[in-house]
Amino acid sequence: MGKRTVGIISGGSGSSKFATALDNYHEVGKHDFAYICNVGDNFFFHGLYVCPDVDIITYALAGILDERKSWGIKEDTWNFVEGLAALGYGNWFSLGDRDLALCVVRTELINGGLTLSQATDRLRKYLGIKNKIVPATDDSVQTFVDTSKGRIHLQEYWVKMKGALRVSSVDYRGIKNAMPNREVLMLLSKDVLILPANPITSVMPTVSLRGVRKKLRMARVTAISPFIGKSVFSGPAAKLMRAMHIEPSSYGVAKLYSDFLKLFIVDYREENSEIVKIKDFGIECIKSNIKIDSIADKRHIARELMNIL
Ligand code: FO1
Repeated sequence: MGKRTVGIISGGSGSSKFATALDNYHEVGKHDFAYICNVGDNFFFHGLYVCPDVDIITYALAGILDERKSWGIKEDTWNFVEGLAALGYGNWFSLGDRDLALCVVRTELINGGLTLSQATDRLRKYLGIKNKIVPATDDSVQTFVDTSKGRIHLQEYWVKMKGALRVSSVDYRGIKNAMPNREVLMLLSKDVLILPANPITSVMPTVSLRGVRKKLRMARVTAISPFIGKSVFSGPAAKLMRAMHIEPSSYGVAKLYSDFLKLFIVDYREENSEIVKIKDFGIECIKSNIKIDSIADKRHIARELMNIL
């Protein structure tokens, strides 16, 4: 039997540990993985195209992610941002020096005529990564949030303002005219895995692209919850879900994905009453240990996912 390619919809920080778990501990020869990455949090920083979720997955798969912060490159240095600060320039976004180098190369490749996905593929190969990393779209989709201080980009809301503002709604600017990459639609034909990620800022910008939902409804879609009870793995998921009138819990995520999700993996600490409510959507729901703190946890979840896929 030939190898099957699993299309993996991923965000950034919350997804990275699962990406390395799969990459390091899958059964060799059985599956290929292709990571479909969120582009909604991409933005320009001092003229450089920064793609945080694409980069977090890239660094995780290259084994160079700073796992403590869950973004950036481990043991990076900070001369660039310190230099900006010395010149009186805003340094609210801590782009490390080696991280900066990757953003410079990507920006130059794109200015030279490559699409974002071609540039990402080039960078993946430079870093010796075997599995594909596919930005969800090459078109511009940017997540903006309506806050008590007006409409601002997600990075500004989350990093500059530290997520402190009240949010009333979320807008994926450009989504109506954006096309998913052709490879994305192909990767969503059979086995699809959605890694734990902020459903509002990391998953929905991909799911809302033209034709994606329809593909997902026909595919075997498994998702891992980004929640354990009421607490989320990382980022502003709970606050943004509340702003969108979605309950910030595994149940709320299942409801949001209910038209295409077939199997939901939630944490073993989740209340049985939550599982019952999720199953009421017609979604199969199983418990596992989804809090990854050690290599043993990574091995365990990789084995579990291999059995399912
Ligand atoms: N997150 C922060 O909270 N503070 C930072 O200074 C920061 C810098 C940064 C640099 C490069 C990169 O790829 C990611 C970075 N992140 C930072 C993480 C990132 O902004 C968020 O985790 C996601 O975009 C949220 O979706």
